Amino acid sequence: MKLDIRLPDPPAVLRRGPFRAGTFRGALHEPRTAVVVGRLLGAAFLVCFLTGLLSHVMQHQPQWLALPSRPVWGYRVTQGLHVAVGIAAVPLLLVKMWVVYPRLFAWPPAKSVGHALERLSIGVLVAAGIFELSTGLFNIVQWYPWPFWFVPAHYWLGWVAAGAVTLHVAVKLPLIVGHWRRSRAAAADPDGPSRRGLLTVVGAGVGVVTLATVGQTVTPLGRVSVLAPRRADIGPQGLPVNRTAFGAGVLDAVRDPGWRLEVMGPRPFTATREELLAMAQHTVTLPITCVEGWSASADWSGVRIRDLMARAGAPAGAHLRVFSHERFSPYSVMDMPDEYARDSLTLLALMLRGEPLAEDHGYPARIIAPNRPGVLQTKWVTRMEVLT
Ligand SMILES: Nc1nc2c(c(=O)[nH]1)N[C@H]1C(S)=C(S)[C@@H](COP(=O)(O)O)O[C@H]1N2
Ligand SMILES: [Mo]
Repeated sequence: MKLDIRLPDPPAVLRRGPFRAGTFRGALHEPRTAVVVGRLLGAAFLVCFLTGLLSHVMQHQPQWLALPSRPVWGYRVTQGLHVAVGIAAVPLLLVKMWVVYPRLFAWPPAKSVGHALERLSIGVLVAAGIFELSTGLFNIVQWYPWPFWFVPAHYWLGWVAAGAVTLHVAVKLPLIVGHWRRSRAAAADPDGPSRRGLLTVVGAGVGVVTLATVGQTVTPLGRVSVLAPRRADIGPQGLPVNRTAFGAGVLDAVRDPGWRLEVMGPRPFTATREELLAMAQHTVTLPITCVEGWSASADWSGVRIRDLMARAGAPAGAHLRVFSHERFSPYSVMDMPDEYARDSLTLLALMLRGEPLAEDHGYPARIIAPNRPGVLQTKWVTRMEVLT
């Protein structure tokens, strides 16, 4: 539907200074540039969306869904990608917005109802994109300067961003197709700045932010990654810690010599740390992968969860609920479905790298399981319940 109203001439402010016609020279603001940068940004958003969905499902696993406990490094790779690609998308988004910003001043602002809605949807897209990247960045430095929960907000705005991207691509499809291939037509102003120059700068920007942070999960690059919030080898026993025993308010409990693990089930029992150490011990090499993007691998030793469950009389297919000494935290209770509980690599770990677990790593006992988000690797375990 055409809007049948006569629009006045653009306000004087849009005809002055940087906004006057002919300001934007060279190839930097051409549709082809928007398409080239947009393709990269679109691919980055797609990777973030898919790995984000996966991460959400792995953290909030629905009862009806069984997830594989292998490969043991699966979550380490997908979540490392999620965070690394999200960081790389920051310069891409900034440049993309800069390439297309002259269109903000297009006159008339809306040519039709459809055009007005399309511009509105771009507003939603930009807002959701900025929201996702900035909340993600704040989360990896564990700073939460907002009054909402990070996880649901980041998750639901991810859907909004995905919807807005899909709509945007659909609306712009003719333009995208038309500029997908390099054209031989000369730039608007051959003496102006070149697209190649811009893309080189974009590539360098992406390279720098990636190298500066990716060492938090690609451990050999730890030294190069000066901006990484975590280094895989810094922390007690050479492993990072998110929440210390002091921070979690569990110091007294973990130092209590009367500590016992309680296991509820058809044949409930309790065990001291010495009794647990007297059971069959196994050593596994598994990574801790924090959802924030850092990860580090280590040797853990302790008792297999499935041995503890068998001792408690758990029937086949039972799953486990694990309780931490830490109260009033999202990590106080963790559910472990059968596919992880019966895995021979899933341990109630008592030792780390051949030494008793440090208090900050979950002493007297913690969970370590293959291919699971760090948030589910419960520390300071005090009680387990077999559920059927
Ligand atoms: N009880 C409890 N367990 C917890 C946490 C916590 O805060 N409290 N943090 C979790 C998170 S977010 C991660 S990434 C890992 C970190 O393990 P680490 O401190 O041993 O490196 O522990 C998990 N287990
Ligand atoms: Mo974490």
